[in-house]
Amino acid sequence: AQLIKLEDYKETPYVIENVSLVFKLQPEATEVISTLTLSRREGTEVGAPLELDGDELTLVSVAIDRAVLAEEAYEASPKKLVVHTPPADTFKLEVVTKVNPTTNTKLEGLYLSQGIYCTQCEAEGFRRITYYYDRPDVLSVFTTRIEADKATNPILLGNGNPKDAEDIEGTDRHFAVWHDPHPKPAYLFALVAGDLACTSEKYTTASGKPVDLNIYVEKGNEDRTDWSMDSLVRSMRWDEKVFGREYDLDVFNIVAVSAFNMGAMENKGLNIFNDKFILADSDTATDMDYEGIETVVAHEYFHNWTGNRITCREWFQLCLKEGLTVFRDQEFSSDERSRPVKRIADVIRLKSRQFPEDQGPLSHPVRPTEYKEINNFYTATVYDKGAELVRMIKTILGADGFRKGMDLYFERHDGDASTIEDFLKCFEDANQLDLSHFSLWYHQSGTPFVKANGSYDEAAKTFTLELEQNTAATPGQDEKKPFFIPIRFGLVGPNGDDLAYTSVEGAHVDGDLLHLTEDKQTVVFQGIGSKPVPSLLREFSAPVKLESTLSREDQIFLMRHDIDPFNRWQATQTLMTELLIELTNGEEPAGKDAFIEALGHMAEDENLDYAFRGFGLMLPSEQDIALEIGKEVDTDAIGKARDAFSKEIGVTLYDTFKRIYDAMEMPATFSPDALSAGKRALKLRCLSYLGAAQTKESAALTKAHFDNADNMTDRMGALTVLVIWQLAGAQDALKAFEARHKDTALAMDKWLSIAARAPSEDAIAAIRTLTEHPAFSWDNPNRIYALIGGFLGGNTRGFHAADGSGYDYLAEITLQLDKTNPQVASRMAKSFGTWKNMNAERRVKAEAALKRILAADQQLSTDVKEIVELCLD
Ligand code: HT7
Ligand code: ZN
Repeated sequence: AQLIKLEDYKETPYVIENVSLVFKLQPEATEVISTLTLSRREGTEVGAPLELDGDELTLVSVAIDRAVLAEEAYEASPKKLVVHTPPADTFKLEVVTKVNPTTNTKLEGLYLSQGIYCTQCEAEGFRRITYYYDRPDVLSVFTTRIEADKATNPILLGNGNPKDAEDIEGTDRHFAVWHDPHPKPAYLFALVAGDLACTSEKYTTASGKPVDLNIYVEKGNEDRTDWSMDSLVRSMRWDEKVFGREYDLDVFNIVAVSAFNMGAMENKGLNIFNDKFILADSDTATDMDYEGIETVVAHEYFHNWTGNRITCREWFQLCLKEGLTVFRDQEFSSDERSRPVKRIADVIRLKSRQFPEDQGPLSHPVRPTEYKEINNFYTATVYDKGAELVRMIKTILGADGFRKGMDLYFERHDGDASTIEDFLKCFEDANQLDLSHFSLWYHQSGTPFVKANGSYDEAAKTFTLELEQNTAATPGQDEKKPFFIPIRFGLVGPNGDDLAYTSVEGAHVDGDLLHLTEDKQTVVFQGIGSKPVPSLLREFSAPVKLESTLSREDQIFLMRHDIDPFNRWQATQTLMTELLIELTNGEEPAGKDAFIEALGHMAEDENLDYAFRGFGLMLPSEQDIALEIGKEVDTDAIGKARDAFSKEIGVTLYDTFKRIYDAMEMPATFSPDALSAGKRALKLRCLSYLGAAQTKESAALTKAHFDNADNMTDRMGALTVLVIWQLAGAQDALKAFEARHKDTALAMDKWLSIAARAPSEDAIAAIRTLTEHPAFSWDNPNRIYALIGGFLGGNTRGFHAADGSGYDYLAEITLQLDKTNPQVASRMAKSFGTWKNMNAERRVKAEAALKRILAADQQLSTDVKEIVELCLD
């Protein structure tokens, strides 16, 4: 496959002024009539060829200005349409294509999901519908006419505002016309047709403009949309209040479909969602699902300004819309819930998904410079690290400076296809400062390691901090320059208060913010009255790995006293990780008992948020520990050590956990609010440690918790404890769950993912059996993510089994899935990304499995080929 390079970017020779599309929908042969008004761009030679993108297209006819083109005037293939010499400066190109939505298993372009026609055009799906300049810098005004059978498709939806709708005389078909006045790239195009139920609400924007909000779902699901509608309304208000952004059409439609490769899609005025991120009720959705829905609904809505009104010049700029929009959805959730708890959740996600990516063969810059398959670059680096970069800009500039920069960005670039350089320039111009050093974060990949060593001079009353940063080489980048790292900090005095300093030398320091800009810096704080414990990287002010030289006593001190809740949590995690690594190595760690005692205090500390305590008690996952160890990893040793440590904590703090469990007062009726969810989280965390103690009493308690659960969070939480700790009643509970939820696919996904994590002597045999279960299907991405993704991400010992069976299985299903859905196949194959960290026994097996994929007797997609080749590089 061709390597696409940022340096090769060129504008198109022609401009598409407007687009008129007619869809004659038929399940197996949909006709698409596209009429493009094109004009020659200034600087383009007269008669220069017009080359449009296609993918698996069947051409029916081509005409220019109503005259059918002679065969020699153009060249057409499933992948391209070239008109050799367009006749005039401005002309109308009419192209008719045929597509088959029924056989479209890739779920890109136009496809049928449970009888519903829908589209997915980002990144390059529009070229699977008609020939077009399928790239984000070609913005045009779209009018869409949709024709379909009326009985099976009473609902016809397009982008923008509805214009016209009527029956087609003499037939059993009808049509609808939609017009979108906002010029947009083709990746934001969408249509939906089907027999859908709808929930509606009226919204009035801050300036008084009425908007109709509609959520369309498969019939029978309409009573599961309250939470998504509520989330949408709250998102719209928040964007008005916090960023001054209003909605800009008469209607905002959301459609939920069951077959969807990703979470959702921000098509202009017609967001299409994976139903997992729309449907919720207490019986089938967990607190995490409710939070996920709130986040994704907000994220897609926020794209209306950051993505749609201002889009990307090319796909290398993907972080311009994704990093910024993730930052905006994180801020929204922080304002709606608890800010520290949200920060902890986001950092857990970043460390478990982005850090491994950035420390392995798939590492790439937030703004990459080359790719073979753009679908492979919807990554944790682009999304989550991209959001961290925006957060750092806010940290460096302060809230007011950040808002000024954002206001200028909206004012200057509304209607543009922009770049990261344009974005940064707005913050520079609005604040009169230079962000050139900071901008390295967008171009240099890898996670910086920051080492900090503090020493106190009692006589001089100075505290000296030696700081050092180092970033390991990543693919294609051997030499690394020092980053601009904003470090929020406090010098914590003996009574837990932050100590003030009189002056400081060696770095730019402003209040509690220090700029680490060089490889090594020595920072001296004057006027420090007593020996402090430094609390560094508060609020996780930069996406770095902090290697602290603090003693275990000092970490325990921070865990109990730091005024920054994030660093209280971080100190707990650092201690847990250190202890777990020593236990994995067969050592008896110093300070273990003191740590467990401190953990008990944290669990019972009534001054702390319930959700915070739930997070604080959570051990790092086996994958997190493997990443921390970094090389020659033996996942069996990690798993055994972690199980033993969980059990030890459970046994030692049994009474504490039981007391908290028994005392927790729960609301009489279920509510997904943050306080109730926090209570459930803490109660379940206690239950998981009680379960880990594996007593008769705790098994019975867990089974009773399962039996009495009146909501999915409790039911799933208890089932997980029963299955993971193989407690008495686990099999009965699995059967009871199945009997209750067998007709609800999204609930059965939870059952599949728990079953995929169950400890087993032959994990692959267990997974193969589960693929035969009626709840599973190879045709639906959600089912695959639940079972296969649940196994790859949640059953570390099974996937990394020393005999290589997990790797062999992943190779087998990657090849199998690649035949129908390359995006899903390559997402699964990315689990090979950590293979080089494993011990020799495992590496040999993983490498052989990867090579087997490349050598297979089948045509590999660019998606899978690129990932496998990068892994082997
Ligand atoms: N912008 C959306 C990306 C997306 C996507 C990308 C590739 C293939 C399928 C896809 N479905 C959605 C989602 C978002 O970030 O909001
Ligand atoms: Zn997005």
